[in-house]
Amino acid sequence: MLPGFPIIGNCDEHEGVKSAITISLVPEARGGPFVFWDNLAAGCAKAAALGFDAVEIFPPSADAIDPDELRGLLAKHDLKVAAVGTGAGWVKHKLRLTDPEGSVRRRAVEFVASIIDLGGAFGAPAIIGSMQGRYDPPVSRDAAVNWLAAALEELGPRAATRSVPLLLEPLNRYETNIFNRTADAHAFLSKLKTQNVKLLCDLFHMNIEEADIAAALKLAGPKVGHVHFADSNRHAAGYGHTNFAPIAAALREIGFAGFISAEILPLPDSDSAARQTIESFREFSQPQP
Ligand code: LER
Ligand code: MN
Repeated sequence: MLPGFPIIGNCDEHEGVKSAITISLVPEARGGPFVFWDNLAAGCAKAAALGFDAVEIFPPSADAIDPDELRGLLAKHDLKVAAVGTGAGWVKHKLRLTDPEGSVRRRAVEFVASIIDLGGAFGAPAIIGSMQGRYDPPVSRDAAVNWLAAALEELGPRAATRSVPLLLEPLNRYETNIFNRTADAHAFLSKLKTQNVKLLCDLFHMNIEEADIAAALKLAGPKVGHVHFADSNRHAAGYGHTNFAPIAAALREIGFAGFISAEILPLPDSDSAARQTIESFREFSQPQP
């Protein structure tokens, strides 16, 4: 754990939250909300030097990561993998779990499965964000949601065989029209047969979509599996106007002990964004009065 950073967890009761920072290896995602870019070794070295517990990796595909190289980097820097993103399935390969074409949906499921297997070897869950896709006429919302449910009923158990959950991330309205809000995604996941799919709560998306971020986190409770840590403008925490105190209190109240991962724009530059993130973790480390 980060020194002096039981920001949210109570270390007397459980392990506490762990910090993570994002590394994108996807050129097509350039301009996106990732702190470190292109070089896994350099990203791991910087993450460790700043005191992060883990890295969250966005690979172009599962076979772009050499597991032996990654294992070596993690051991060298005493890091964990917080999660592995599947966004390249959409931005690079144009696959979506709710594509109207059955053959595209099948390839999308296989892409996510390959990331589950990669992450699973490191104890890390895969993230389904943009791979949830969107629906447009003539496809109905019900049809798209049913396709997503079918995919998760297959992929949730696959993740369970790797002893990791799978993460579904509600996104803001400009990125999907399937799941924007925590409560809707929570209700959807609760009805699935598989109970191995948890929520990824991204504070940037929640700032747009939720009336009350803390209340949404409390409603999701034990289904919160991972948090993307960003300010209102998707800069590092402290560079925008989000009030983090009630968010920290809500996460403490639900006993969240997973990863809080900075998925933010690398502004004003990667190193400054990473350093500001760590400082914010520390700033909010004291229980709020
Ligand atoms: C993925 O975690 C996410 O939040 C998307 O907005 C990335 O574009
Ligand atoms: Mn996110």
